[in-house]
Amino acid sequence: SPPTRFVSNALERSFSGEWVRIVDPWKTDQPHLTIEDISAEVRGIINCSARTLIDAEYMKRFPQLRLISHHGVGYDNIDASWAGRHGIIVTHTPDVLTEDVADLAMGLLLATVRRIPQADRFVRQGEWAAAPFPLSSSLQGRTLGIVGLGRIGRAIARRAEAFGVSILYHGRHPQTDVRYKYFSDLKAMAIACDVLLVSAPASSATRNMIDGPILEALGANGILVNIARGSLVNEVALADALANKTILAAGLDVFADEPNVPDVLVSSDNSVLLPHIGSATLRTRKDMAELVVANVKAWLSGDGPLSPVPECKAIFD
Ligand code: 8YV
Repeated sequence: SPPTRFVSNALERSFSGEWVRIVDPWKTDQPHLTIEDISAEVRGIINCSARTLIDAEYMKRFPQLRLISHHGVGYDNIDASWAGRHGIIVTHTPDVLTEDVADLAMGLLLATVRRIPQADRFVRQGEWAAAPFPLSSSLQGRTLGIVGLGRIGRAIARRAEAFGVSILYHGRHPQTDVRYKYFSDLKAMAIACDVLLVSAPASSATRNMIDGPILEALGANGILVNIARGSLVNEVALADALANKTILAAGLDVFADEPNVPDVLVSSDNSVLLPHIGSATLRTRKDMAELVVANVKAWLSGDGPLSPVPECKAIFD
């Protein structure tokens, strides 16, 4: 797994000479190490996968566990509330990835509206000589509804302003320091906009929030872009909406069961599908890895971690 190896290398450089034993199940010189072999002595876990489920059962296997340094801003795979209640600090990597993720969101939005990947395939398949590429929809004149105006949602809104689109947002609370119109009701916003951009954290409250009725409200000219987590969108309803053309198109960087993408989405012509690459640049992945390490180092030195998740802040306040 190249991303794990990268982080592992960064860790080895960062910790060389210090009192830290790095246990990496991917390393060839530790091939027979199992969790049972090390569980009694583990005090910290560095988690580099958004797909590893770290629930109460997982954490209970490590009686000395005090820190989980997670590589990623989203930590829906970790039961942070349970951790916080049991004295385990969870840290994540906010801010360092915001701008690259927002850039990718705009790229995905433009690719979806203007059908850029389809046009690329058209040239490569030699179809241009026979006929011009069909006219696409336009970003101009559209209204963007952002679901979740957090750090990343705001960075997307700043970019969208430069493109001249109107901006609305939906979230748990209105925000006093923005000029965009707030909708407490997601369906009302879906009716009022024609691009729905999902940038909210995954939780039990947001699971499947983009369902059939929301897509219907978005309408036949509507575009869905998801750069958050697949669990926020009901994929069956989305596939139906794309097949029946009750929405125009979808741009997806995330899926409910990664890396498995439903065949109905793979075979649809009105979707742009990416392999969860929002933060996947060398620059940002290096910054994320360094923040993962910095959190461990700060915790080891007794200063408290740098970027704990809200559920765990009380542990050292
Ligand atoms: C990473 C992400 O791909 O930060 C997140 O929440 O989804 C991505 O940046 C993922 O966390 C891998 O570590």
